Formats: sequence, structure tokens, C-alpha cells
Amino acid sequence: MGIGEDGPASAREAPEAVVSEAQIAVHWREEDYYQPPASFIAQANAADPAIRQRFGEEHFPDCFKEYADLLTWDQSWDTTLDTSDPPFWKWFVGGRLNASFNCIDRHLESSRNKAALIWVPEPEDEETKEVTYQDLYRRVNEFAALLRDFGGVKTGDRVTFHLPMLPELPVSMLACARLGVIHSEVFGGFSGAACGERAADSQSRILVTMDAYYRNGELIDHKAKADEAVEKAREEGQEVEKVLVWRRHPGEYGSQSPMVDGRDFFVDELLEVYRDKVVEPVSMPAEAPLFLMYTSGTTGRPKGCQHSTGGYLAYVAGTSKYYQDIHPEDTYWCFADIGWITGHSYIVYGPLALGTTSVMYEGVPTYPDAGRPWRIAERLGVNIFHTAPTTIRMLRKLGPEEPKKYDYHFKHMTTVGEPIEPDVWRWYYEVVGKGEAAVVDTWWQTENGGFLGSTLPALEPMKPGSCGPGVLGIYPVIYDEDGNVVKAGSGRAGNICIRNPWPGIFQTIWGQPERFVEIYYEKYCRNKESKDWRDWPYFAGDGAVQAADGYFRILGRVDDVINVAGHRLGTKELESASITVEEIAEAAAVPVMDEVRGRAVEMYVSLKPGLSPSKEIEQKVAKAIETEIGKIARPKRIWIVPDMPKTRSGKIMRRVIAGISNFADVGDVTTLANPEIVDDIRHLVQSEKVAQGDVPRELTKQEQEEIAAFGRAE
Ligand code: 6R9
Repeated sequence: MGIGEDGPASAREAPEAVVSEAQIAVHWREEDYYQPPASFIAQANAADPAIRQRFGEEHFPDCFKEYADLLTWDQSWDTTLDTSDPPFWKWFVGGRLNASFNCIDRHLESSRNKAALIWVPEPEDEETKEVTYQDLYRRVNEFAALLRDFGGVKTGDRVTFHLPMLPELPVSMLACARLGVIHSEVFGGFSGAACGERAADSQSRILVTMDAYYRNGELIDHKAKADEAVEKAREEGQEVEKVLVWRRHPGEYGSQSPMVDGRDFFVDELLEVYRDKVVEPVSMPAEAPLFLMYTSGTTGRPKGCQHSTGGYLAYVAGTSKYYQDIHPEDTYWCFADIGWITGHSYIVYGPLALGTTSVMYEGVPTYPDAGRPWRIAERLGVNIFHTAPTTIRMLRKLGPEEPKKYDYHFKHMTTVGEPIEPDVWRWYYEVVGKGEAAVVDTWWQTENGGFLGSTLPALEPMKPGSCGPGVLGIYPVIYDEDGNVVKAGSGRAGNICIRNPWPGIFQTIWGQPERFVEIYYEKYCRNKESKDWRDWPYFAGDGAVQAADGYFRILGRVDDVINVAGHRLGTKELESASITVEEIAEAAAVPVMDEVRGRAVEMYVSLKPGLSPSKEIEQKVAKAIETEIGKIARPKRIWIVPDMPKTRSGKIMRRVIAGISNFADVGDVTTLANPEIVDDIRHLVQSEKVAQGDVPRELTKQEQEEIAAFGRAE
């Protein structure tokens, strides 16, 4: 999280002492290094230190040919990097390829009968399914034929998916990719309304969904969300003409929601007509969009991050090879949801481009108990394991000794999505990894396509809590608010940026190119007329510190995005959802420390005049958030307060309420328009928390700084 006061904008109205990020030292204990095991080094894809030189700045951008050469091109490119229209970088211009061909067809000759996917259903008595490369080829061709001939989709059209973790999801993605159709998968846990909003934004005429799936032992009715999605899209001016419904158990409908005649169709029934159909992969320009992935930002509307075909696929293949150390004979398990970028890049596209076996699991990590992941790993012979700190924290809490009971051996493990506490890292390394694995902490974002910061697993030692240096061909830098470089080893934090373009970077925000430039490039652009990439650093929106050894420690978002269990939730989205409740006048979302999820959300709301607080209103707010965004966004607490602390210009001071929620310092409140309200709110909130035993532990210095800085993006 950014360090300092509430940033330049509000600093203008709040002339209290403003401390820039760079002036604040971030203190933490330097952690010891861990060396990768010799057995890992002996077999690693990247074991020759010369690889660092090959990707040195003097070889940029041509160094990325090494990644592109991992793919099969129909036509090779003539320009590696075209910078003629900054910051809309174009990679491998002139090249043509098909992503589905690269992930399937080209592996058939050598690996037809090898599992491409191993799908583990949540119910433990249900059979695990292997989808061989041959099966995947057949299923993707059939569904591509259906999409084209029944769905009427053409190259360049967008199709929205709202699919849970079943093989039908990668099948649907690769079928679109085969046709050059742009897929846009919305995380299954998001609400129907959130799905509809994204379908409208991408102008999708087709929605692909599933009737039901298992979560925590329960068969969840998912199709019901499609009806809400279609409704919401219509409100926003987009007609979803067809809803294609995969069935969790083909032939058996697991939803209560009626099928709408002429709009909703069961995919398993339609597929009868497309048995064994073959669809030639469409040869796409490298720069053609492959998919959209929506993510939250500072302002209300989610951003559709548009990823390319050639650059993206090259980047995920290259990083999967060198950073995930994937060999074709590995059994690789990335325990994420394909509804997030991690799943797109490191369950589907990267691993399949390399022709390996990728494991998918339907359900929650702790179902029916905290031994589940380790049983799966043992039974399937998983040797590469990839997950997020929130899952690690949960598994440690519920089953600290569980991994020891199972006979599995990981050569490599990954953590991604949030900062990992050194203590949690050590449990992951020692207990989950049995001290035998190389661990990488990979820092990156939806916008980036693939990893930005990580250690090369055989060549660079691990340091708990630090992601490591920039990955191959990525040259990060930390800037202070004025664009001065914050030096490695200075102990000071600032905004981490990437100085150069890379093949995996998203191309634009779907339909909003101005926002793309403004959010990611305007802040540190040196010259808007310049066509030299050196003038266009990419602003990541994360605070970071760089140690003397060059390793980065990522502190978290600087833009009012709350990272709950690895999911980005925009404060504005939460607040807009809350004020759809008629009784609510104003709303503010703040983070609280949470031992398992990293951060949780507390919502503060004030009521319209004349109304009094009630449990019912609280429930309405919770429900509204669930309907607009999804269950994952449900706040931990909702506080109905008499008024919000505000600046004289009327802005809600989120850092003040964030301080109250966390029992931390609220900072200087003398410049508020209504300073007296602070004590009222503090009393209300803290006495209730104390009564319920919900007092957080004392915050670390870094956490205190995060809270003090919250709301600075306003
Ligand atoms: C891949 C993914 C991106 C945000 C990012 C940062 C946080 C991701 C991290 C990390 C510390 C890591 N983040 N990886 N923080 N260490 N290894 O997570 O994408 O969902 O877009 O989230 O997550 O704050 O800016 P996304």
C-alpha cells in the first residue's frame, strides 16, 4: 500500500503535513535466503546463468524471440516491437498463429494419449476425469463448430462465459481461440448482475454458462445467475440472444431456473449435431485479441483488459517454462480459479502451450477437510504446485500437520496474488514443500498477462516475503510521487513501475483507450509526443520497496483497491452497490486486517435523514453487495454511522475510518469539516468490536502505514 498521506489531490484541500511516500522508511527485518535444492537445479529449464544476459536490456526487445520461438507460427513476424503509437505497443507484427492449435493440435503427434487436463470433482466419491490431448482436440472442435454454426459467432466477436471450474471452461476458451473469437470469462463466484454488466461492456450476444457445480459439499444453482445477467445486460442496452448451458451431469438438469424457449439451450443436446466435426484453426494476426479479463480499479466500472494472441501466448509459454519450470512430463497443479488471470495464464494457456498435464479442481481447498489438496497431490503425482497466500493461510490454520500425512513430492511451488507473510512462507516451504521444493513468489496483475517479479527458481535464492527481481526482460523501477528513482537499499517505498513494454502486457481497456493511457501511463510519461518506449513507464498501482540485493517487496495497492483473499475489490464498486439500497445516503469501504484472507472489507454507511439504524438495513446492504458483485465481496462488518468524517470539500476521509476499524491511529483530524464525529464513530465501532472479541492484533509498522495511506487515490 502506498505510504504517506492521502496523496496530491486531497493534499490540496488538506494542508496538513504531507509526507511523500519516498520520505517514509519502511522497516522490516531482512529475511535469510533459502537456496534451491540441488535436485531441482539438476533438472531445471533455466539452469544456465547466461539466461540473465540473454534477456539483458541491451538485447531488448529481440530477447523475446526466445519466448516466441516456443510457439508454432503460421507465418513469422517481421517487427518484434512496434512503438509507433505509444503506449499501444504491438508485438511480433506480421506474425500469424492460432492459440488453440498451439495448445492442442501440435501436441497430438507426440502426446495424443497423454492427459492435457486432469479434472478433480469436489465430491470425493466422484471419479476424477482425464481429458487427453486427443479428447481435448475433439471436444474443442465440436464446440467451436457449435459456436460458429449455431451461435453464429465470427472472428473478432466477443462471447461471455460464466463458468465454474470444469473442463468445459478450457474447452470453451480454446474453441473461441480456434475461431479467433474473443472470450471473456467472468469468475463463477461473481453475481449474475456483475456478469451481465461485463457481457454488456463487451457487447456479447452469447453467454456460455453451466447449470450447477459443487462448492463446499453443496450443488450450487448457477444457471439462475444467467437470467439475472441477461436482464442486467438488457438494462445496459445489450441483448444476449443465446444462453448456452453446459450441464454438470450431461442429460440431468441441476438448476431450478426454467430454460427460456428460444434463448436457452443445453450444450450437450446441441452437440449431438456436431459430433466429430473438425474446425480448421483460424490463422490470426499476432496482435488480434485473444480474450478479455475484467478487473477492478479506482473508479466504479470494471475494466476489460484486452490480451493479444501472439505476445500473450509467447509470454505465458516462456514464463511457464522458466519460472514454473514446466516440462511436458510434469503433473502441474495450479490451485486457482480459471475465472482469474492466474488460471487463464497458468492453468490453461501456458501449461497447454508447453504440452504438459494441468490439474483442475472444482471445489474449495478444505472440503471435506484440510487434507484434501495433499490427497489429490499424492494420488495424481503432482510435482508442481501453485496457489495463493490466502489458501496457504487457510490450510495452515485448519490443518498445520496435514501435509506430513501424505506421500507427495513437489519439486517446485508458487505463491501468487498477495503479499505473503514470511512466517506463512516458511510453513509453505517447510511443511507443504517438505523442504524439497524451489518456491517462487510471483508478483503480477491481470493487466500483465504473466509474471513481472519472481526469482528464477534454480538460479536465484528465495527470500521469504520478497518476490525477487524483475523477471527476464522486465526492468522494474520504483518512483516517488515526483518521478525520482527510489534507490535499491534506501529502505524507502514508492510506486513500482516497469520501464519497458513486454509481450504479455494488455493491449488496451476494451472500449476505453483513453482510460488505458490515463491509468497506466500518464503518471510517469516523460513526453507524450515521444515514440521511444523509455519515455512511457508502466504504472502498476502497487507500492514496493527494493532491497540492496535488487529484490522487491510488494506492499500492496496504492489505488483504493482492497485485496481480499487475492481478489481485487474496488472501493467504488462496493460503495455503489451499497447506495443502491434506498435508505443509504453515503457509503465508504475500508480494509481490515484478516488473519486468513489478508484483508477483509468493512462497510460504513450513513442513512438518509429521518431514518434510524436497524439490522434490516445492514442486511439489505450485504444483500445488495452480493447481488451487484458476488458473495466474495460480502463485507465482514457493516457499520451504520450518524455521518462520515469529511474534508471541507466534502470528501469522505477513508483513512480515518480505516484507522478506527483497525484500532490504529486515525492521524490528524483537525482539518476535517466535522472532527467531532470521529470520536462518536470510534466509540460506536470499537466498543461493539471489544464486546464481540473482534479486536485485531497490534498492527505492524507497515500495516499502520497502509491504513494511514488508505484513500489517497481519491
Ligand atoms: C496475478 C494477480 C494484482 C494485485 C497486484 C498486487 C497483488 C499479486 C502478488 C501481489 C504481493 C505478490 N499481488 N501478486 N502482492 N506479492 N506475489 O494476482 O492479478 O488479481 O489482477 O491482482 O495483486 O497488489 O497489483 P490480480
